[in-house]
Amino acid sequence: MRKIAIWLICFIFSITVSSGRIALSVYAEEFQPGGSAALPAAASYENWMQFAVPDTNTPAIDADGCLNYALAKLAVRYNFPIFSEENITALSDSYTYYTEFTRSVLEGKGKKMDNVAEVYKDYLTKEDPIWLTGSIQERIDMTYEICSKLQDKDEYAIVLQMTTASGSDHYVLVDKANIMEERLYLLDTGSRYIQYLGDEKSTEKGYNVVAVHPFHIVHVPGDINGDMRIGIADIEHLLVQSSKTDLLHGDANHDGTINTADVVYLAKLIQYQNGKAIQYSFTPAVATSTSSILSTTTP
Ligand SMILES: [Ca+2]
Ligand SMILES: [Ca+2]
Repeated sequence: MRKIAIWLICFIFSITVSSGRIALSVYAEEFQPGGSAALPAAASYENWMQFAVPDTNTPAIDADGCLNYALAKLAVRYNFPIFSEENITALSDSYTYYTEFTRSVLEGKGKKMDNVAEVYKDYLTKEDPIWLTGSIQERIDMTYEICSKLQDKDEYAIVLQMTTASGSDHYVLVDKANIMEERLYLLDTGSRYIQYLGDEKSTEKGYNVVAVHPFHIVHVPGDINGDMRIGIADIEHLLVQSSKTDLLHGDANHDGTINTADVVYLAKLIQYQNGKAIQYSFTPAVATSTSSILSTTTP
C-alpha cells in the first residue's frame, strides 16, 4: 500500500457537508435528469420512492417498486457491486444505479429477495423471515424488539414486509433502532411519508408489519477492518495494508484493482453515507506509516 501512500503525498482531500443526515425532499418530478436522479446513489438513496403515477423519467418502476427500492437501498448501504459491463458503483448517478440494480440483480425467476441472496451470496445470507401476529401495536413492539436485538450484532440488514390500510403490500428497509427513544427508524420509499414505525404518518397509512426479513451481512466491499461498515478506519487500513488485502475486501469501487481510486472512492462514500466532513493530509514523512493525519470534523 506504500505505492498508494506515496501517490497521495501532498494530496489534500477535503469535503465539507452539513452535519447529520443529508435531507432531501424528493418528489416524482425531481427524480429526473437534473434532479435527484442525477445525484450519486449514495447521496440520495434514502429518498428513493415509489411513485403513484410513474412517468418516463421514473426509473424501473413496476408493481413491486417499493421492494425494488428497499433492496436497492440495501445494496447501496453495504456498497455491494452492480454486475454490469460498465463500472457502476454507489457513486454513479441514482438513475443509472437503480436501473442497473433492478436489471442485473432483481430480474430472475426467483423471488426478489431470493435473487438478492443468490447474486450477493459472497456478501450476505438471507435468513428465514420472522412472521408476526397480533394487533398493529403489538407487531410494532415485536418488530422493534427483534430489530434492536439484531442491531446489537451490527451485521444485519432488515427489510420489513407490511400491509397498508388500503390493503397493498409494502416493503421498507430498516434504518436503525434508536434504543433511547425505543423507536424503529425506517428508510421508507419516500421518506416524506414516515420516519419511524408507529409515528403519525405510519398510523395514518395503516402500516402493519407482517414479517421481518433479516439479511446477515458477512462481507462489505471496502470494509477492511471487518466492522461491516465503511468508515475512516478502512481508509487507514487500506493505506497501510493494501499488499495484504484481497480484492474482495480492498477493491472498494469494484473495478478489479486496489489503488488510489479505492481510497478516494471510500472517502466520497463516507461523505455521503455519514454526512461528515473528511480531511486527509499526507506528507512524505508520514505517507509510509500509520501516522497519517486523518481526521473527521463536524461543521
Ligand atoms: Ca469498516
Ligand atoms: Ca478498485
